[in-house]
Amino acid sequence: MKVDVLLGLQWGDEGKGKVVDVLAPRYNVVARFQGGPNAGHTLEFEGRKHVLHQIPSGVFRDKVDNVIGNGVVLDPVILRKEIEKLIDAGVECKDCLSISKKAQLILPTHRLLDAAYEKSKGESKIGSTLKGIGPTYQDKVARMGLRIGDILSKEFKQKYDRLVKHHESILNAYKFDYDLKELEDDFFSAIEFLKNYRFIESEYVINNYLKEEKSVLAEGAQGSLLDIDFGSYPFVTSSNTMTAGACTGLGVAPSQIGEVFGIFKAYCTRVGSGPFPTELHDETGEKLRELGSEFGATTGRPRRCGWLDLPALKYAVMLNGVTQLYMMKADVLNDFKELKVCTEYKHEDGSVNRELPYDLSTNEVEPVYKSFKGWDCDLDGINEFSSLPLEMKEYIEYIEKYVGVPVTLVSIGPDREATIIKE
Ligand code: 2SA
Ligand code: MG
Repeated sequence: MKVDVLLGLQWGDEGKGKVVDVLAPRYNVVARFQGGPNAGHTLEFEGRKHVLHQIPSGVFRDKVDNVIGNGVVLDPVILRKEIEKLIDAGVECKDCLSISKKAQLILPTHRLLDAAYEKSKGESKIGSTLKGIGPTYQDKVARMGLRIGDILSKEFKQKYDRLVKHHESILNAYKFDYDLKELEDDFFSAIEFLKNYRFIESEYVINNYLKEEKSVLAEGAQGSLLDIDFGSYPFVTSSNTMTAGACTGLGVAPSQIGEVFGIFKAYCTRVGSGPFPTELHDETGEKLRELGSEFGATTGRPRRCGWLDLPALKYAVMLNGVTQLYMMKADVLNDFKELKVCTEYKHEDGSVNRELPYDLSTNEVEPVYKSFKGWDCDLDGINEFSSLPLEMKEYIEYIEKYVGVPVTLVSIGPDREATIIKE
């Protein structure tokens, strides 16, 4: 068996949560491999909406084992809240959730540092979710971080105090005001709560699953254009959001990767700062935000909206080795007479091509658009590919030809059921 990977090809919020939930019944295991509580994966079914941040999106399906991998940065306070919310919704995950001992622990001071760094950047802030993601990965790479497995050790408090002392010296240097007491109370109480959950050596567990012919789906968070290496640096998140990240974030060899499902919205959104070539600052952008309910699932921030960017999509497909494309939120475009997609970039020196420049934030590109006739109709009741409106089929065919990968799933509404799979 191989690990299939599902990831976002844009700036996050492509609809990964919904797709994992739809695909989960086909898998024995769903695993998160990077990111942490900065993610907001929204799932809707039976008239209810659920947002997951750190728990894998397989949690609502029976018989699916949900693994939080070593590549994740985990906030115990937020995890506890998520678990409690699930219990309120009638979902008990004690037996279907396991956490890698090697996942890094987000401390309250990581969150404070995130805020202090952002404040110090002023206008050029990243627009971070302020969940402590960057500082936690920083400590991991600096070989100073604490890992989930450490909470089981007798020296945990000692290790914690040492790291917090270091963090406080930075916060003081930044003249950042804070009150740690309450945050620490919540933190240590959440740590005790979590001790009732299952901590594992996830690399052995996942590889053993594969040997036992169990199927594993790796669930990405954020999107390829937020990748620490290939995203629009420095306006990125601090992890590898790509297929390669699934290998290091779970401990599976590249040769063990099977299908790579690349998720994209039929248009584009971005939340936080940073370049966004096809962003619309006009009524059309407003209309997309309105119809698509484009507000951050974690922070509630309005998302910036624009047309589909094909050079960027092709770049993400190349980096991830995408084998199937899933087009999300197609229904948001139902009410448009005309649709546009960016097919090329015009660079500052006048040249036109399909390549992302070294630094999108300093080398502004002008999108060259191709127009399409909108399908301009409701999609209610459609449940097979062949019944999709002709205009949508043309839109899809163009995308497939451009990036060289077939679109095998189209989402036409937030509900689990509003999903058309090309069999
Ligand atoms: P961070 O917090 O250090 O990872 O922020 C760095 C940049 O990455 C962006 N980022 C995201 N972009 C889209 N969606 C994300 N998840 C939430 C959601 C976001 C929300 O699902 O809606 O609720 O606002 C996510 N997480 C990080 C972030 O905006 C920064 O640009
Ligand atoms: Mg999201």
